[in-house]
Amino acid sequence: MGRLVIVSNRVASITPGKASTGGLAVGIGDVLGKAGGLWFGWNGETSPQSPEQVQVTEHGNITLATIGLSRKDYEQYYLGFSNNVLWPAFHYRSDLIRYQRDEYEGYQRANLWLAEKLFPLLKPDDIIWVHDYHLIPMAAALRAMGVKNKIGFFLHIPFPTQPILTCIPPSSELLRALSHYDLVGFQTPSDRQAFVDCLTRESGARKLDEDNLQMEDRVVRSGVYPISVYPDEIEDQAHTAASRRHLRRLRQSLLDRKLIISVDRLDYSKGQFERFRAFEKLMEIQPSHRSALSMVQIAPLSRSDIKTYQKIRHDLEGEAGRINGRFGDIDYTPIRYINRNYERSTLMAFFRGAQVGAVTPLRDGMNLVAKEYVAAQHRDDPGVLVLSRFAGAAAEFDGALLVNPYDTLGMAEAMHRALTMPKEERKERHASMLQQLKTNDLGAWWRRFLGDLAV
Ligand code: ADQ
Repeated sequence: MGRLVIVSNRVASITPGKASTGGLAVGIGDVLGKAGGLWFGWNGETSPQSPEQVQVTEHGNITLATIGLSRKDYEQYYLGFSNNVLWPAFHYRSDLIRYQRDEYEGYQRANLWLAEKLFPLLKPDDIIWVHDYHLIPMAAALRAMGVKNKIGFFLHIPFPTQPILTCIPPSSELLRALSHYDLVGFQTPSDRQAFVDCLTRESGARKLDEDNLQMEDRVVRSGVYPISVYPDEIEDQAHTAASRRHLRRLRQSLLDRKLIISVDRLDYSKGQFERFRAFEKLMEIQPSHRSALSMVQIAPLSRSDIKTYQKIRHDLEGEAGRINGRFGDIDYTPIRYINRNYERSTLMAFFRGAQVGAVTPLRDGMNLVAKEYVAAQHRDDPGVLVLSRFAGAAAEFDGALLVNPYDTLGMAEAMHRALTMPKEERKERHASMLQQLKTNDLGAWWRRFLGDLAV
């Protein structure tokens, strides 16, 4: 196989042990760590004009090639079309779409410009793997420059059904752009199905068989590749001396109280607000939990330049304060709401210390936290995963307590059931999920994708 070239909006730091709070960065870090190759993308900096120079640095068998963005591209391509149109639409929040044509033009312009910067770095037998919604037009841009290499695309977030996708004014152009990839990968069967339906109904593609569509002169292949974790690695991380220290500190602070843990970037798609409401409802309907239960919500800030993110932050701070005011005491804080990042091993130790993992997004491509929580549990006394039916992980985990995050009472009841579940049932549910993680780990995700792309 030729060299692997990964293209993503943002190239993360690959310094060992450095916390990275994006699922995509965790996944790509692993592929490159094991397979080696080139990682191309934005370095996270902006400047008044587009910089000319790509910065190339070598780290063992990994080459990082990064470039800054002009302020205008950052605003139009990144904040504008990617995060104010694609992100809300693909998470089924058409009410939050803020479309402006010049921002879409900026999105196309930035993709073209990034393709031009990548082009001189490419070799004829490279396998190119483009990641996520920021870069949908990348293959078409490279093809227009004469690139003949295999180019695959993986969408980390959900793919919406036709009525939602078509709320995006240039939806047919996006579908056409996706048809320039040799392989388009999705997290779940329903995401892939939505893509196939959109391409056939909106763009006149013809279904050849289960995996292939004919679109004009191109054959578009699609597949389902659920991203995952390495369960054994996570168990080890939850177990180190430092992790045990963090766990002790957490337990001491809890004073024998039970714990519900949630970890997700601060984002309206993650359902944090609805989760706080469900926790409050639990306190109302089961007074025995008052003073006997805490919730830790770790929510690192993200996309703080976008108004809807400033609003959700404001709303959550208000909600946490209100609920703590209502049920707290001089020596008891019901919701511990934290915006900082943690080392991976610390986070895994926290997961191990919590009787319940509440992963209740309103919509999520996969959600690696759900998988990490399961992997970090003690085999003989595991906690219970309360999981939104709208997270991609729900398609794989039959051992979780599935909830609808729009149902506050239903979520509160599921939390109560999780907190009072007999050990035998907990062990049975946990074992089935762990088995699933072992069968489909992170290595299986990228090996299967790259194997299919190479054919
Ligand atoms: P994200 O929306 O970022 O990813 P997720 O899959 O949960 O969501 O990944 C987040 C990662 O960051 C996890 O590995 C988590 O442990 C880590 N993390 C979160 N908070 C942290 C903190 N405070 N400190 C340290 N680490 C933290 C997108 C999609 C998902 C999809 C992934 C991967 O939205 O649906 O699962 O990509 O494809």
